[in-house]
Amino acid sequence: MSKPILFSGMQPSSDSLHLGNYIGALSQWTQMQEDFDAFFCVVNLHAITVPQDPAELAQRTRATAAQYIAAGIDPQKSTLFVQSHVSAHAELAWVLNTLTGFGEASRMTQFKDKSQRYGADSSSVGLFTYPMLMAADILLYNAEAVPVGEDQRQHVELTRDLAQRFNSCFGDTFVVPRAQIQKETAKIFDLQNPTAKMSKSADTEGGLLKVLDEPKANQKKVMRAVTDDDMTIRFDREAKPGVSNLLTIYQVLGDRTIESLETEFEGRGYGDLKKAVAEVVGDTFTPVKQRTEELLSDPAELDRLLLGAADRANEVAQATLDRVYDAMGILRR
Ligand code: ATP
Ligand code: LTN
Repeated sequence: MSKPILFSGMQPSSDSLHLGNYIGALSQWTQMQEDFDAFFCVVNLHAITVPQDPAELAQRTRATAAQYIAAGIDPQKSTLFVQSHVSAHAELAWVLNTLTGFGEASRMTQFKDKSQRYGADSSSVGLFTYPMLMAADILLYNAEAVPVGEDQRQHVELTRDLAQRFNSCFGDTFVVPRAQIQKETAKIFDLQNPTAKMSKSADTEGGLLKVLDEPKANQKKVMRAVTDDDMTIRFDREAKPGVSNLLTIYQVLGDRTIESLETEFEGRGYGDLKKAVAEVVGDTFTPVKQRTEELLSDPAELDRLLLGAADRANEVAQATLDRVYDAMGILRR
């Protein structure tokens, strides 16, 4: 029997992925690729919805793909490709734009947040139509499952609405996808500000653990993580956000339970916990960093892998786009 289809992606908007991306997205993707026919995309067309430096964008697109592979996405099992290699994404996004209400798009909270951050005059129309490009990504591959963080739930809901709207106007064409939202434990917080999510757009770098940073730098950041003055090591997200975040990181990366960690660290100081967390972060990131550097040292081979996957992606995507055009009466070659 064929496996259900999964689609997910990340923007190539920084040099290095961070621990939140690793735990919240990549490590789940690597597990899910066993049970799904998975498409993982580096969504570079989404990245240009805010200004990007051209040379940097090209480099980051390859570096993001390399980090996917280094973290365990197997290009033999999954289709790992770059969005701009498959032109159907931009084409279907245009069609979906014509089916989306202005008010409907205006309600997207990510647009509201980001346009507030950049100011209305410097926010592009592309930022506004971002969710319809994301809907195109998902619908082109007939994906059933879309693993994303909580922040993307609304975009997947919009995707479902657009798929259903299209199907009822033009006949059954799209598979209606569902968001697969990670468990609460998979949300990682900023080490310096443990009530805010760890994010590449954080105000300072001190709370951000990057996969490609020097292990010593990450170790220092963990040792300086904000805790509290209660001095007991137990999980309590409300009262002890910093310690709880460290326990979550250890739990996920060390494959432990919170209870066993609470027992192990009973009567011990925060320094001990931080040392142990720094070690498990180092053990996780070091091989990923090494493998990423190897892959990036041979860009021709990396491009060959990505272009091969793009051929496969393109076949599926083009077939969907053809069905869409036919259903709508859009002439094609
Ligand atoms: P931005 O700061 O631009 O919002 P980001 O650092 O939050 O970016 P994204 O590119 O939006 O990262 O996210 C890529 C993937 O990583 C998404 O699936 C998202 O849910 C996940 N992710 C990002 N940050 C975290 C986090 N702190 N904890 C868990 N998952 C996260
Ligand atoms: N918007 C998502 C990235 C993204 C995506 C997608 C995720 C673009 N297209 C399709 C899942 C499916 C983000 O910012 N994390």
